[in-house]
Amino acid sequence: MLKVSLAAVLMAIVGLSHAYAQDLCNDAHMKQMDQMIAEMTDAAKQKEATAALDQSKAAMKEGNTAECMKYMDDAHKAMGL
Ligand SMILES: [Cu+2]
Repeated sequence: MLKVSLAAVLMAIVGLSHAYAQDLCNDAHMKQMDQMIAEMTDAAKQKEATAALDQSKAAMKEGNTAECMKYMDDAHKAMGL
């Protein structure tokens, strides 16, 4: 159990670092983003982050990493990151 939560914390740190930008357009990080957005308390910002993440996911499906990162960045900003 402790191992699992430690791994989650490490993933969050890696996931939020822009130095690892190219590693953010994947299902694991999208799942993490969904979770983090679900925990947001500002409804307006949450809506903004969700919309940006949806576009990011769509770009990821098309294999467009540049677009994916652009919208991911928007989502991060809406999340206050
Ligand atoms: Cu992200």
